[in-house]
Amino acid sequence: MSDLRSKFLEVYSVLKSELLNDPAFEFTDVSRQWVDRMLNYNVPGGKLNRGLSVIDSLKLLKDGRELTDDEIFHASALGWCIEWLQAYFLVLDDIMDSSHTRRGQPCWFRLPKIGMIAVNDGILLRNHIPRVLKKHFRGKPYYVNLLDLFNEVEFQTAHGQLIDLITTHEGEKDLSKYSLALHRRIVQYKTAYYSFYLPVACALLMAGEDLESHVDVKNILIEMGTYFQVQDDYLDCFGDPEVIGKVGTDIQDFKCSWLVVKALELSNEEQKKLLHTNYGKDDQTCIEKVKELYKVLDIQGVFLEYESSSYQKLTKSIESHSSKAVQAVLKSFLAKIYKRQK
Ligand code: GPP
Ligand code: MG
Ligand code: MG
Ligand code: MG
Repeated sequence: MSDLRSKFLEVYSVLKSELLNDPAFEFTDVSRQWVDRMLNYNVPGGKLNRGLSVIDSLKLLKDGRELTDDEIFHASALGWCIEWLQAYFLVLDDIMDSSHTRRGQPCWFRLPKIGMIAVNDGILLRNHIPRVLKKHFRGKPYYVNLLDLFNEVEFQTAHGQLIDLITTHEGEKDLSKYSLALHRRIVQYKTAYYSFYLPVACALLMAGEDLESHVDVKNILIEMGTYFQVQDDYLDCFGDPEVIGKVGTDIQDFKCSWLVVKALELSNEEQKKLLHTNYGKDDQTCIEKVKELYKVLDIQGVFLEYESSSYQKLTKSIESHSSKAVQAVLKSFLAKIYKRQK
């Protein structure tokens, strides 16, 4: 394990232990054990890309100089706040999407004796973030901006999730309402802000930058986040569940996925009818029919083309940025996700 990753993981233990000994609540042994287990199950088991990106980005913003131990600790703590936010979203998203597996294990709410307590666990995860920020960032000049940033990004994500969820009602009435424009709107809000903009924005604040003067960086990150969610939609159907750690549910959930939008664009009348009849049904035969049509339409090929053209476009916008340090931050982010299999 790389040195940075192991330092990052050490910070998880520190933050968890502080939360489990928070004097604002009189824990019993049982409630402390619950939170301990809930955190271990839901927070550290992912790729940790979002969290680690805060440290990577800060380092690049400081022109590649070695960070001090204090900077590493604080960048890690912010990275973990993003991982906590992600855990909170995923615990609740899996309930909303009726998913079964996540990160190679059953979704938290599927475990015996968890069920809808998972909703409250999601709320706890969300509440841990301001506690970490208060403990470690209260004295920093950028504290208020940090709180504001996390609040704004959560607001955007929850609204993206809202359109993701209510769009299916539109689709049930008329599948042809699913369009690239609608898809773009959903994924920018539900994924791009918290997954891409937030880590870099945290690093910018730590580096003493003001976020208003980095709208161009934000726009590139939102584009990158859109590409990332198109990959997520693709992997939901074509990814290897062993590798991505989850079994897709987008077809039966009637999701406005990039794949169905593309399929609608490319279908003739008969194929459209097949989609209208089989999309959004929790029935293995219907799901297979949709997947078969995706094969006939070569949606995989269409995705591969989209992937390389997105990569080229993103690289071009990154290279037109005036700061070499910012270019390095964005390029390193893009390199982490290009052609990802999980
Ligand atoms: C990913 O969508 C979006 C989120 C995890 C944001 C959830 C936001 C909330 C306010 C709960 P997805 O359902 O495609 O992700 P996955 O494929 O990982 O389930
Ligand atoms: Mg989901
Ligand atoms: Mg979802
Ligand atoms: Mg998905």
